[in-house]
Amino acid sequence: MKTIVFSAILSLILLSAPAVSGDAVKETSFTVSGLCNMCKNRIEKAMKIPEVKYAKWDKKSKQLKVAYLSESISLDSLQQRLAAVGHDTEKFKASDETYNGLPGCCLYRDGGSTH
Ligand SMILES: [Cu+2]
Repeated sequence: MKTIVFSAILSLILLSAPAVSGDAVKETSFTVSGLCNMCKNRIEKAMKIPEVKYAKWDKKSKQLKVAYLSESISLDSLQQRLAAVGHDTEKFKASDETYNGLPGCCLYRDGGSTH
């Protein structure tokens, strides 16, 4: 069901974006560490760039689903953006300094707090 909704949203986005028809929209998902809704907002906000057409992070599965312009931006740079705001990804880790600057409820390392 979720996949159907996602595909429907994606098709709408694709249809409404003729200006980027030369660039392939790639859909993927990867793990992003986080705990709460503040993390969700931070993660999704970091993906609010023109190259990303869709981004949704699931608190339970820690999966970030993205649709992005694969010729304009790499998956690595997307993950680097997330690490830059304090969220570890499969490939990039946030710096300790950035991580320690997160609100207490967002400190997901060491098992995280119990919500
Ligand atoms: Cu949080």
